[in-house]
Amino acid sequence: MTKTKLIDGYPFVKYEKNTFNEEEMIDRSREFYVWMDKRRTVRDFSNKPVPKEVIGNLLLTASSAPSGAHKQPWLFCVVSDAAIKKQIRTEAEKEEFESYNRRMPEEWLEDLRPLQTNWNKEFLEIAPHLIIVFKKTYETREDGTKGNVYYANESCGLACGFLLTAIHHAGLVALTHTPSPMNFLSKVLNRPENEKPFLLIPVGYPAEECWVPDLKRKQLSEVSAWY
Ligand code: IYR
Repeated sequence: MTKTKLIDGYPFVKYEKNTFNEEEMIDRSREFYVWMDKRRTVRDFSNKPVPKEVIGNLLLTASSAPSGAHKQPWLFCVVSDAAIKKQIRTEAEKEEFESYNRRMPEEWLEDLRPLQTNWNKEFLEIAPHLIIVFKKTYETREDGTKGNVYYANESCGLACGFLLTAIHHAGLVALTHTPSPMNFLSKVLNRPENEKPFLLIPVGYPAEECWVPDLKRKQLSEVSAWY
């Protein structure tokens, strides 16, 4: 059993330290970077099923992210039902058609051209699972009263980062999709007023033939300043 000690009446457990030496740390950090650098946002999915147990593990990893006052102000909806996926695709395409044809300014469209995105969101029906991340703006306690959450945007962003890392680690692919506006997701999934759609993440295997833009990432010197 883990030993706890009370600090000011609150239980604490001993942090389990890692014991990597510097050489191991250099190797591990390098290897992890090389592995993570292979992660790509993918739009061509296979319809090959992914066990729900895997998705459950991915969500547990996501939910291990740090959050303001440890409120974990997130909810992950997993949509695997073909009829609901179709409904989400229809609604998303309605908004995206408007965005691409009328709402997005020319500079934005120009910036997206190298990615070759468009309003067609076929992947919403092809990917075996859609994970829709909802951000809680407050929590509802068992007795129906409201409780505060803190830094909900930062917290949900971190959870999504953990989720994408876990998806890649499992050998699967994902797309961070933000149909805009995405309030239709609250309606389709019948979510309560305190949950706001944050990110829609189709998850699955890549299609047999899967092409991704030939992107270059910024150099360390461009993304860091050392003092
Ligand atoms: N939400 C749209 C447009 C879009 C916007 C950005 I910024 C991207 O990096 C990619 C796409 C869509 O999903 O197509």
